[in-house]
Amino acid sequence: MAPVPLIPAATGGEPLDHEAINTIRLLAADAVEAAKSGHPGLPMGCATAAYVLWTRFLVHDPSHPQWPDRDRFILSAGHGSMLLYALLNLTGYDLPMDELRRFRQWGSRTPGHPEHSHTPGVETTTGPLGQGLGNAVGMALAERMLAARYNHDDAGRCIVDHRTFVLASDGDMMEGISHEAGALAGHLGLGRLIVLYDDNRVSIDGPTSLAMSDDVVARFAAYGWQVQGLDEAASNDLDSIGDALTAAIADQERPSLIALRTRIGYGAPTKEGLSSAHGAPLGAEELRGTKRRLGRSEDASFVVHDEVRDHMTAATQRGREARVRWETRLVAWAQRRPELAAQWSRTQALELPDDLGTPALHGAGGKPEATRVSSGRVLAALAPRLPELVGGSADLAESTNTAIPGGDVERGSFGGRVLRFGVREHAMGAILNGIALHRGLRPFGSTFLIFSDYMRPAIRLAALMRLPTILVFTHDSVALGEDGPTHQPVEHLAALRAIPGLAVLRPADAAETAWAWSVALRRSNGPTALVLTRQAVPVLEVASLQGLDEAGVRIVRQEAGALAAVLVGTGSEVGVALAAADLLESRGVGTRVLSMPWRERFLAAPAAMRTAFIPDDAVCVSVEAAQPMGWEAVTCGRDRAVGIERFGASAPGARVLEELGITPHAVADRTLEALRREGPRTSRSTADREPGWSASRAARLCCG
Ligand SMILES: Cc1ncc(C[n+]2csc(CCOP(=O)(O)OP(=O)(O)O)c2C)c(N)n1
Ligand SMILES: [Mg+2]
Repeated sequence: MAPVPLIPAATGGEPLDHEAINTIRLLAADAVEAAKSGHPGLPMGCATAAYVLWTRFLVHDPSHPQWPDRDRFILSAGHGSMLLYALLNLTGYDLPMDELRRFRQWGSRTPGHPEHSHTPGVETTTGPLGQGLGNAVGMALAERMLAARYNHDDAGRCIVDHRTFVLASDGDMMEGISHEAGALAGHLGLGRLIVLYDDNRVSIDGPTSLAMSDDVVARFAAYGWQVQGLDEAASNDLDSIGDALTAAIADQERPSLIALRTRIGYGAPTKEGLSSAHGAPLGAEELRGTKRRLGRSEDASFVVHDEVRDHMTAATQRGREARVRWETRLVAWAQRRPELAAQWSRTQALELPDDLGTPALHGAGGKPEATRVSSGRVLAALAPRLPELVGGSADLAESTNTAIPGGDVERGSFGGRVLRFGVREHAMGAILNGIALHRGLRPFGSTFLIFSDYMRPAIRLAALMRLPTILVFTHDSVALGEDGPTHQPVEHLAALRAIPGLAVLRPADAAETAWAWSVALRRSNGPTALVLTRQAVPVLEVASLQGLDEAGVRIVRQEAGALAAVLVGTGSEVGVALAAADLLESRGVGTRVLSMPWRERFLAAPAAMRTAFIPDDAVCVSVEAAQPMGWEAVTCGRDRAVGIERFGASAPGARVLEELGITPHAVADRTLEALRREGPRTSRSTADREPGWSASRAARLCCG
């Protein structure tokens, strides 16, 4: 075989630097080869830039991966996970070589895409392109907001003082969220946000020119970013990359983008620069050729020379020292500012103040009130007691009733509490996640329920990462009326409830809205969606909230006489169920009414608890102005769920509800029909329903 010429090493730096860079490349290629799947191309192409960032700039301490004032590094192009795992391993995080050998295997700490809380040093879960960029904007924003709150050191030293670095790919930049998040970061002047853009001009289908001719650098310049474009030689030159990072760091007023003309699969003899290097093992022969070109033995795998490891570990010394100095500063600061320090500790630990309580809210003078208005009152009561609560809306603050006192967060002035996301729902979702990941603040965001679709990818990741974000979704049904079917949610409740770990709460009145907020705030391990009405709903005349915490349900009307039917409503349809109960009782049907603001909690409750609310021998009918999918698990029969299986229409809300059959008569008729069909029901045991009992299992149990 003809000798393969060595590929030019990166320029600048020492031989040991180049050895370390090639080590990163080959660890990635070896791990992908061993897993028989994965993405070698990005790690091989970006190794030089990542190496410079991690060894010369990033302030982090592998022995304290959670140190609050560490720099954040976000691999937005999550498919390049092996780049991150190689860096974590080489710099001394708790990610031993065995884990790299087990890349993408069951139970390993090296999943296909980086997962937060799973691998030490992974700051966020990435993979869906663009999300990481959005998260990073949230983190950089949180850093500035916390700096404004806590950097009151009489000695002029800072408690919050770090940067957020991102590595983003062509795919990240093609996604719309990069526009939303980039524009907002530029608007706010997030000077500590620095994005390395892997401008390799290749994606899965081939050259990006197939589908992309926008000038990313010019685009970010137009957002108000500092931009630098490095040519191919500079993108593989340690000093040029270092200079670009130095210039980016020096600009405190603008976020920075450094576009690097890299070559995907750098070093691979036939695949370098091609999309074939993107997402598949190089193959045995290509990998051997790569090792030869990089001047390595072609038979050895997962090779890390001691000098490389020592060198990479030594590069973290700066971070260790910074962490120790920070801890000393924190102690001194805490002595001078005990109240602020107590707030810092409490909020870092995601704890609520001991005396928070739940604001006892009742309807304003017993008058009907929209739950979005009730929510606004709860927020107003909570905000002064929870300084960490920050948030806003995607240009709908007045409609979602989410304005809180404390002023806007603005460019150069980050001490406020109100976030103006603009009409950018998707970025809002990812930014909320970034703020929550950063720690120290409790973020909420709001929009109309219909536009939850525009944030769904970010909500899904919040749930996957168990982030305690709070989503306020108002205008929650066709009852919003005249705006018509484009604005009337139908399938959204079902779609949100289908996300594992997302608490979807649809309170029925002011008291339940206050409860729902308290649930959202008490949840430290997952996001909560508060689903609220535009229109006024009556005040439920029940004082007790008993059942809500444990089972997501409460009785709002007891049956008169023997129980025959249980009607279950959520939100505005609890009123419909109550009116239907009047009709049924007038015909001698003993009817109980439940408000079930948290259906998934009910379904996960122990069987005995569930049957205490819905005895087996009663007919159960649900009513919700939404796609009824999933209610069969509660009612034990799909035809007992009164809901909507079509789009709405533009008309006054009451008329739309009537036309679509969300009426007391429809509920009463459905109940009578079920009673007629089934006669008095015999008790069917549900004792074998386990917690975690699923809708499909329920369907089998009840309807099989
Ligand atoms: C939202 C989203 N859409 C699609 C994908 C599937 N996907 C993974 S990487 C990629 C594009 C690869 O191109 P690029 O981002 O330039 O990465 P490179 O090949 O240069 O490493 C796509 C479409 C994804 N991960 N996320
Ligand atoms: Mg690319």
